[in-house]
Amino acid sequence: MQEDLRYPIGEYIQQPYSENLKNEWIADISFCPNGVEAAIQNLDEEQLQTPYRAGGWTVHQLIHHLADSHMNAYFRFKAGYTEDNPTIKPYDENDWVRTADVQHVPVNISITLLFALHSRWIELLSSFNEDDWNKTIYHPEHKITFTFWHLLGMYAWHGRHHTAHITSLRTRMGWE
Ligand code: NI
Repeated sequence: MQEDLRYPIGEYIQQPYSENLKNEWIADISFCPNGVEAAIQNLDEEQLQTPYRAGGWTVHQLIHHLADSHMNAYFRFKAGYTEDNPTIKPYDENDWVRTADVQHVPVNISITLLFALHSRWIELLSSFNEDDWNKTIYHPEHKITFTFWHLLGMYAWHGRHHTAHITSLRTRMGWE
């Protein structure tokens, strides 16, 4: 069976709340910027402009996408914490990876952004008590109410998912 290059670590699977899993997921989000930085170490511009699979985003786009996505994630948690089940703002991630900033800004800018953003984000997430993980946001496109617990697991997965796109590409291409 051919491996699905789109899901190198599998799809996100929902899990019931546990303290251990919470700590693990917060640690995943905390480590994400380091993981991304390590994943692209020593890659040259041509390698950064390589799609991780045929028809997929380039390494360069994947990194800017992580910054775009996690900025939105931060806003979603922040809004969900300070408001009652707020309706969040969906965006088209395929449109977002094609804007001028993504095209022209070097990836290290988004990695620096991720380090700063995740420091703020982790501080916020770490302050939540067990009840807070039941707080919700409403996604108007999917018409689904998501709990913070769901979002935490999803974004922990999301960082590892895209980092694995890069590391699995490196392995397949034999890039040292
Ligand atoms: Ni993504």
